[in-house]
Amino acid sequence: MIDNALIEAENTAALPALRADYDSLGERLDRRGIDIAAIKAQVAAFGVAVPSWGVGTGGTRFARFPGTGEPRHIFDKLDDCGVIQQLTRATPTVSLHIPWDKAAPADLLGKAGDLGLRFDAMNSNTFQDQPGQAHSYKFGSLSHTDAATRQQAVEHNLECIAIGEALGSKALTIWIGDGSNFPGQTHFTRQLDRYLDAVKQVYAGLPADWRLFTEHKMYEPAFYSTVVQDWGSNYLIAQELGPQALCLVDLGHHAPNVNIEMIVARLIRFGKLGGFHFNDSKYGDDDLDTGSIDPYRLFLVFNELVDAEGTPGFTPAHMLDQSHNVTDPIESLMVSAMEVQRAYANALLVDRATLSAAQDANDALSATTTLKTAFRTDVEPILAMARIEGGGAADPVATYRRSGYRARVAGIRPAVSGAGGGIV
Ligand SMILES: [Mn+2]
Repeated sequence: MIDNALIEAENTAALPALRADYDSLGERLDRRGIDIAAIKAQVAAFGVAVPSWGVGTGGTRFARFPGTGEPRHIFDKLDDCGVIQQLTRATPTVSLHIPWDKAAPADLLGKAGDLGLRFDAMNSNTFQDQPGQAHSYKFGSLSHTDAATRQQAVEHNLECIAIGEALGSKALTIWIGDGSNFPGQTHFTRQLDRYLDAVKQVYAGLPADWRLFTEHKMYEPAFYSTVVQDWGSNYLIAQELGPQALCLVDLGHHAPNVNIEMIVARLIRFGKLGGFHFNDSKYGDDDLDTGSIDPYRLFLVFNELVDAEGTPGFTPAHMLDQSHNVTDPIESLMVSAMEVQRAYANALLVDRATLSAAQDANDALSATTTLKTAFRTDVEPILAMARIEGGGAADPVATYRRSGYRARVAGIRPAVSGAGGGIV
C-alpha cells in the first residue's frame, strides 16, 4: 500500500489551487441552479469494480510484453487493486475470474478486508481449457454439441456461484466464446437451444438475491457468428431465463458506430440492463482505456443512466474490462475509474428540464446544446475534492509514481516470461 503520509503531503500541496478551482466552479454551477456539494456527494458514492485480470499486463493474439512487478497470483492482484482504491476511492470492489483467482474463501475475504475491498460479480471461464479438464471447449462450452461438455460448463458456473456466495458476491457474469468460424459450421437455432438449456440450469442454481449477467459479443474468438452476438439476442435470452437474468453491455462488443447509448435506453425501458464493462475502442473490441478515444460516447451512456436513476429495481453494475498493453495497469485502471466518474459527474449536470422541453418542442439544436453544456464543464475539481475528502489522492497517478510502488513490488515479484499471446 501507499504511505498515507505521502498522500497527505501531496494533497496539502495541491489543496490551495484545488480549493480556488472548486470554489470558482461552484459559483458557475450555482448560476445554473446546481449545488456543487450535492454533485460531489453523488460522485463520492459512485464506485466501479476493478477486474482482477486487469492489473496484469494484457496482450494481443500476437504477443504479450509483461511489465515489471506483475502480480503472481490473486493476493498480489488484490494488493494492486487495494492501491487503486486507496488513491482513487472510486473502486471499492473487485471482480474475480474463476479459475484464475481460485483460493480459499477465508483467505480472500481476509486479504480483501485488510485492503478495504469487497467482491463484485463473479466471472466464469469456459473460453479456454484448464489443466486436467475432461472435455475441451475448442468447439464451444454451454452450447457445445456434446452433452457432457455442456454439463461440465454448467457445473463450472455453479461452482462460481458457490465460491461467490462464500465471498459476499451477488452476481455471476457469463461470457462464452461459443460460435462458429465458417458458414454452415453450426446450426444457429439448435446451437442457441443448447445454450438456453444449459444456461437455464445455471439460472436454476442462482440464490434468490443474485443476478445473472449475460454478456454479448459480436465476434472473437468465433469470427463468423457468436451465440450471444448482440443486445437483441442477449435480451431474448435474459427474457427467456427470468427476472434474475439481465444483460451486460461491454462497450467494445459492438460494431463500430453502433448507437450504444440507445441500446442502453432500450434495455432500461424493458428492465433488463444488468450493467457495464467499461473500456473504449477505435476499430473493434480494442479493450482500450475507458474514455481514451470517445469520452463523449461515455458521457452519452451516462446521460441515459442518470436519466433512469430512481427507476424501481434499477441498479446497474459498473465494472472496467480492458487490456493494458503499453501502460502500467495500475495507472490505466486509476485513470479509467476516474473517467467513469467524470462521465457520471458530467451527466449529473445535464439540465433535464431544459432538455425535456427542447425535445417536446422539437428544438433539436437546443436539446443537443444542453447536453454539450454539461459535457464541456470541467468537473475535475469535483472529482479531486471528493477523492481528498474520502482519503484518496488529489492526483492519483502523480502520487503513485512518487511512491515507488511498482519498483518495490518488482523486487518481490519475479519477472514473468513474455512468450505467447495473452488476451485477458
Ligand atoms: Mn467484457
